[in-house]
Amino acid sequence: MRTRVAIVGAGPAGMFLAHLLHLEGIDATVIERRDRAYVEGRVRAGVLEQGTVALMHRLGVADRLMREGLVHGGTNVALDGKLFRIDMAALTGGSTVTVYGQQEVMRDLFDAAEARGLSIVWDASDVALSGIDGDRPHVTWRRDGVTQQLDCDFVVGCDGYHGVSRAAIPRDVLRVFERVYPFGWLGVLADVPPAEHELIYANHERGFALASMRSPTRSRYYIQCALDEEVADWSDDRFWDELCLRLGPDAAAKVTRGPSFEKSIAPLRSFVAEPMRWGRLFLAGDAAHIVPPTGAKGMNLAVSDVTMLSQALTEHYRERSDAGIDHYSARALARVWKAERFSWWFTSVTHRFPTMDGFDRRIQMAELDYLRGSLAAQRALAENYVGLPLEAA
Ligand code: RFL
Ligand code: PHB
Repeated sequence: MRTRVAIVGAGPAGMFLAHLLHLEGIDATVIERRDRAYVEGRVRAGVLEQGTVALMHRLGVADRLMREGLVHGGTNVALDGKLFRIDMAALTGGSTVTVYGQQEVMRDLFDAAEARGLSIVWDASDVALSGIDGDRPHVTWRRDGVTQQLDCDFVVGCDGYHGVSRAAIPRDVLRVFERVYPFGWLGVLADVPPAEHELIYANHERGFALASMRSPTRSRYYIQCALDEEVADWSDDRFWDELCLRLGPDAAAKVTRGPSFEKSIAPLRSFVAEPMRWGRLFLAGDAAHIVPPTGAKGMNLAVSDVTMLSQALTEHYRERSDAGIDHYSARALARVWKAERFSWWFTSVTHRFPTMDGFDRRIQMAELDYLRGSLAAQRALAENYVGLPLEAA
């Protein structure tokens, strides 16, 4: 089998790239370890930057997003129970974010892929990359006990943090930068109306809490928890009690309790691998970088990576120029590091760190109090939250 671009992984990075290349008439095949139901079933991101929404429109996959997506012009921050709102739209000249779950995004991308006849191999095990340092790269995998080989011009590793692609870059070339946070997020989904029509990011002395949503009838809530905690120790009642304490009395009064149907703990990590290209291999999305979810940037970064990469590949095939390909890693990393900085900062000012003393706590409170009172500080948050442009102005 032969294709121009072999894409490893059918998450957001892989599927947005497959659609972008299809739009440009560039032949590609996606190779995914799991099945569609698994990828679509993972409860993850919820907030789309304006650039991600624009790309869904450009790709012709935005019908349901337009009907069901919740457009937010602002977000709320709570400090020890007292809420203030940041008017992101007013501070950024009209930019907004849209709440639309990653599960819905994946469903739309997979439905359109089927309709357009995009090539996706599901249930591929033992995926391996070869020849990426030469002219004839190929990807092999096993399916139904048979080994298959796909020859290609380029391989794109969109296989997430635990994938195989990053490891194909030699150890003496790859540099890794990392911060592991000493806590996780316990997340809950419940079919109850959201507390507030926009999100609430809460800093409380007992720890961080986040009130988010999936629809007017479905809420998504998170609370910071210790890494050694078990989901089984968190009954729904215990979760609702802790959430309400941390959101404070005003927001708590608007929380509707109900049975949860999803409950899981995710660790928090900042991670960047450099470079994002080696030979004929490119990395995109979580395969190259992880952000703590506080800034809602993970999926949006996957989208900006593959937008840049599709431009570079289009240039390669249309104009026979490799300038874009050669610049991809530096161009993508410039945006990635700004999102890393923002996600790290927003995590640092909203979470309780086990090593925090009275001084640290007061600095944190002063920083959020400054945010409450300063439109300049709010604008800095707003322009990062709605999404920085692909290139610095
Ligand atoms: P993914 O989604 O991990 O997809 C990788 C795909 O590759 C497949 N794979 C392989 N395929 C073939 N061979 C192999 N050896 C393979 N190994 C793996 C996997 O099965 C999978 O299908 O990476 P991608 O595409 O880069 O997308 C990244 C996003 O999924 C991720 O950044 C976001 O979910 C992060 N995230 C959020 N992002 C946002 O933009 N906004 C948010 O509000 C937001 N909230 C979140 C989040 C992530 C969270 N968790 C659980 C980590 C909230 C949470 C709680
Ligand atoms: C979510 O709704 O899952 C969500 C929203 C905002 C974040 C992280 C996750 O910062």
